[in-house]
Amino acid sequence: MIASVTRHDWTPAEVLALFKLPFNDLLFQAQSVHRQYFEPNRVQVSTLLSIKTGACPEDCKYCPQSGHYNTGLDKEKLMEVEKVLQAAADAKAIGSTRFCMGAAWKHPSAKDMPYVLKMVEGVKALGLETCMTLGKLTQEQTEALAQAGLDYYNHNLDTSPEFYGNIITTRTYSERLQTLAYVRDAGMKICSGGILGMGESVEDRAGLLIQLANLPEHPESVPINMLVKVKGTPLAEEEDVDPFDFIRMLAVARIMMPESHVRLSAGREQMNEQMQALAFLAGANSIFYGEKLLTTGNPQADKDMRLFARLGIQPEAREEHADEVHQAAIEQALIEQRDSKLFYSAV
Ligand code: SAM
Ligand code: DTB
Ligand code: SF4
Repeated sequence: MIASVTRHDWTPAEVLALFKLPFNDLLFQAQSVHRQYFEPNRVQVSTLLSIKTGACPEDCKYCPQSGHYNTGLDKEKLMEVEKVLQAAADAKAIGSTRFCMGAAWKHPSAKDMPYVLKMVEGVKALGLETCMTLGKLTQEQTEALAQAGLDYYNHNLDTSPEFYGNIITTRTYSERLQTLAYVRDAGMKICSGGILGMGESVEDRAGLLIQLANLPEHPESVPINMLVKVKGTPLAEEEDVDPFDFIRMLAVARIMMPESHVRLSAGREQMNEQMQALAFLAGANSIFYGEKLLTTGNPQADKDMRLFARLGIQPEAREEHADEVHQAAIEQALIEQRDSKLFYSAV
């Protein structure tokens, strides 16, 4: 087996050499690394909820929620805490172990923070891992979130520093890095990754992974999104990414950040099951689970569970305080759901 160590000094030449490996060599290496750090047949499942949708002041060219583009989305206010907690309870009931709440903000306002903190406390009390993605944070806001029990903060770098300005002009790469540093200093786990399919080059893909892997500590979670092309956004007509290139990105991420969960993130609705199976082979070990991402679709939960069953994959238990009772309940719920679906489709 190829021995792997966790490194923070990746160079562009090394990373590009990984991207250029023959596909099977790259996948073999990624799968070998994966098996040194993870149970190979376990995949972490998170559920997303948009707690504040649309009318965002940022101009991210990929995003249906930017107020700069007309995508037909209804603008919404911050969701009520009770409704968020109900959605979290529903996510737990279908077997999710982490609940990620996203807001279309440049940054949270002082007026919204108390509600956001209540959401964290409430979701945590349900026995779920908590994750939020709210945009740029001040150090004080970061500390308040950590205090409330937030486990993960999602803040994507999206692409390389060189390509960033082609996609977003209303904020800078260094501001993103600053928020990540606050999150780390406050003791929370980092979820940070990017998007493929925005017209970036392989150098940009390598550049994003170098930024993430050369942080003082690797993000615990690395979401790799396939652009969801939404009508009205400037990237709606971008060319599709070659599916094998997308798998290569997951494999290189796995090799460079061997201890991180690599998430096969947005775009699964556009992927067939064979491609998703290849993604797991390349070392992806986390997905968004439940029929909606933030504003766009995701495969139905029962479809995912049938795919897991066909591949012999099981959902991963929560990382900390592995709660056996909760895990047993999740597995039972998944089996029941799968069986009832199989029964219905048989008649
Ligand atoms: N507003 C906050 C921010 O940008 O940090 C949080 C929410 S934002 C929607 C979270 C992430 O979703 C973005 O960083 C981006 O990577 C991803 N995203 C948004 N639109 C997407 C799309 N159409 N396809 C794939 N990923 C997308
Ligand atoms: C991430 O990397 N992808 C998620 C989550 N983090 C917040 C968001 C995907 C959004 C896809 C477009 C939408 O549904 O609006
Ligand atoms: Fe706003 Fe986040 Fe969408 Fe950018 S990605 S427009 S910051 S919601």
